[in-house]
Amino acid sequence: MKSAVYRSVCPLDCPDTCGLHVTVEGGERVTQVTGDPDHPVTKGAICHKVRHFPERVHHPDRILQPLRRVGRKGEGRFEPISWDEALDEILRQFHDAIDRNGAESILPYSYYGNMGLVNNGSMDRRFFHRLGASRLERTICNTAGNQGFTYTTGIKGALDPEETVHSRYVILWGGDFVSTNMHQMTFLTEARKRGAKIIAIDVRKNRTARWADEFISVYPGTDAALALGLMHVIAEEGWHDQAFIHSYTSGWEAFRERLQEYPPDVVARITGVPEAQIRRLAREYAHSNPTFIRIGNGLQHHDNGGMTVRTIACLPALTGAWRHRGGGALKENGLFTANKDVLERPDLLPDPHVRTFNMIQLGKALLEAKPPVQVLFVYNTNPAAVAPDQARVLKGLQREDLFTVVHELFLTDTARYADLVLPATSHLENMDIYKSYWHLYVQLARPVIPPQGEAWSNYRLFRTLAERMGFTERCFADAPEDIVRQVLDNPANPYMRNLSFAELQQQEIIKLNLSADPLYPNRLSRPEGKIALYSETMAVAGMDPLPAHTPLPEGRDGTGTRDEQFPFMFLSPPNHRFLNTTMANHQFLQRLEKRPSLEIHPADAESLAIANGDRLRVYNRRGNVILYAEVTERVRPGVVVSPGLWWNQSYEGNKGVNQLTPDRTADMGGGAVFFSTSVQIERL
Ligand SMILES: Nc1nc2c(c(=O)[nH]1)N[C@H]1C(S)=C(S)[C@@H](COP(=O)(O)OP(=O)(O)OC[C@H]3O[C@@H](n4cnc5c(=O)[nH]c(N)nc54)[C@H](O)[C@@H]3O)O[C@H]1N2
Ligand SMILES: Nc1nc2c(c(=O)[nH]1)N[C@H]1C(S)=C(S)[C@@H](COP(=O)(O)OP(=O)(O)OC[C@H]3O[C@@H](n4cnc5c(=O)[nH]c(N)nc54)[C@H](O)[C@@H]3O)O[C@H]1N2
Ligand code: SF4
Ligand SMILES: [Mo]
Repeated sequence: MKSAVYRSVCPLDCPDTCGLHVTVEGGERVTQVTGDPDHPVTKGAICHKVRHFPERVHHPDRILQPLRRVGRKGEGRFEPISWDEALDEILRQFHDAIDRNGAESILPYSYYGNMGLVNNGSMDRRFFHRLGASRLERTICNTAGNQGFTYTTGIKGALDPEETVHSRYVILWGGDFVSTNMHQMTFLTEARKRGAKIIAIDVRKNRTARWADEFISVYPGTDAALALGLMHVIAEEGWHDQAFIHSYTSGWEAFRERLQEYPPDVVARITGVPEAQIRRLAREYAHSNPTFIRIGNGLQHHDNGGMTVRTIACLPALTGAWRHRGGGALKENGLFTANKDVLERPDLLPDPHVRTFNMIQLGKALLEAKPPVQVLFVYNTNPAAVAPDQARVLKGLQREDLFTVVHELFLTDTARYADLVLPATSHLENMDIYKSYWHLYVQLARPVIPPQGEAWSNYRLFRTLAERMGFTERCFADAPEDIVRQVLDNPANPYMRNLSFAELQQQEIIKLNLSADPLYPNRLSRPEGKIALYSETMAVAGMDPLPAHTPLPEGRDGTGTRDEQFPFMFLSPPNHRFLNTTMANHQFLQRLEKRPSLEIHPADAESLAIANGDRLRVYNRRGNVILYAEVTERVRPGVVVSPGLWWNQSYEGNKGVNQLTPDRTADMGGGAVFFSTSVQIERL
């Protein structure tokens, strides 16, 4: 059979947004996915997960036609129906909901299972805005930390990650980048060859910490205290960069006073990091050049996550690290900004004050909202497994008077609760445009195989629904190419002026142009034009304008536990071979990840009479989950870790780790607090 190789882009919610080479046989069958050797960041290397994409695309379990529920909700029994029948039913349900309780009784629920802007963040948003549906705050991932970072730096991205090869001292703080941002590690491997020292700060000796030159173990939720302790030492010793602070920051005097509250002995007690280590780290950081801090998503999944990131982001301002190529800190890059008014058309909302739900409180939304949510429309996400307070989410999804539509490639935990399941294309079947939230390249991808079975892209689904609803605004007739053009067209953003559709069609990949102002201090865009050591914006919003450490309401740190009944802190970070719950249904990858486990320190295991491989019940007031013990010194006493996210179906009793996690919101951005969870453990 004739085979051809096409260029594509990885659509997954991963900072690397790799360029792909896709081999297709006979115009129909994807047989291989590899990294694009010419992509300046990917350089031919992609992760193990996505090399298994051919199996995902042609998986025997893929949903290839619309399905209607015939069993109980959650049971997973369906019968095939036609698209026409499915669309008729959706329209009937929409009209019934609108007649009874208004359009706000319809709730769209989506996240970034597919990062393409044609299929996520344009036609879908326009449709639900025009419909007048309830709005969704998409907070499950990064909003707390991004808000915190922005309070300090004024912009969401400050540094080109390719520059980090120049860094000489690197702190990988609260992320597992070997698994979650592999090309950052490629740049740091180069930096290390040139002499860089690499530190990892985490609650667990993860893959990244094992790779680093030094691992610093902290109690969960105490990183702001550690950063304040480091800055205390730097200021006390006079190692700060007075000239940089004077030119580029605001509030130094008040900030300095705040630092007085965090001497190393106090910080050592809170964080569990010995005082001598704090002092040495401060000295090394202040005397190295350039220094780079890569801030992970893990440390901001806490009640104090926003302030933690805001506080860490002050460190490079104290030492003036921002002056140098490869110096500074990076949470995410938001330098590419699409014009959302054009893409999403919020102006189409009949009532701009329509109610909004925070996505991390889905259980509450489904069980308590008045008027009730009558139609739930899920796409690009798997909330039955990934959303916190899972018992309540599942209870909500079970409501007999709720009509749930799920657009998916697989019968996920969420799809099993649907009244209607609609088949979705994979990204290899669509045209789309991808930006990265880490590197600075924008990429175009064209379909490389036809839609499988009767699968529809998100774009086609929402365009068709708009047509059936009789929406006549011109934006509903936009072709994917039109949307790509609109994505590129944002003259307000100076770094995007070199982007055009014609160019992108030819090049398929273009880098944002920072050449006019490569260094962040020259690009300071906040009204005062300063890095906010003291934040006037936060003061106005009624928040503490200065960095601070606030103990978690639930859990433990070096000062003790908040709840004797649930003395262990429980963390459920992503694992190496799944991407959230995507790919977690591949047997080959499942075998490598073995089974849902609980890492526990030997001392804790001994006190609970737990041996390796024991079956454990892990529980708190919200729920319980069955996990298998892995006794290891990778975690410290008092902290246990269950790498995930498996499908609920992979845990005994269909109960996943989010049975245990709270749906509280973080201190900023309405963010999720998955890791501020405390539990008790029992051997079964
Ligand atoms: N292989 C793989 N890659 C992924 C994903 C995946 O599921 N699998 N998910 C993607 C997504 S959506 C995201 S958001 C990113 C996330 O990727 P990262 O930015 O790496 O963030 P997490 O993996 O959530 O970080 C988890 C780490 O944070 C640590 N941690 C937890 N609490 C604390 C704390 O209080 N202090 C400190 N210092 N450390 C803490 C955990 O021990 C763990 O090692 O990765 C993306 N890439
Ligand atoms: N306990 C715990 N919970 C967590 C986390 C954690 O670390 N611990 N991490 C959190 C984080 S950071 C995140 S970002 C969330 C992620 O949670 P989700 O956004 O729900 O990510 P996935 O679980 O990968 O689910 C994405 C789904 O979208 C589907 N999909 C892919 N492409 C398309 C498409 O084109 N159309 C349609 N209709 N569907 C498509 C996929 O098949 C997949 O089932 O999970 C959060 N939940
Ligand atoms: S998941 Fe991340 S590392 Fe893997 S191919 Fe996609 S973008 Fe690259
Ligand atoms: Mo995420």
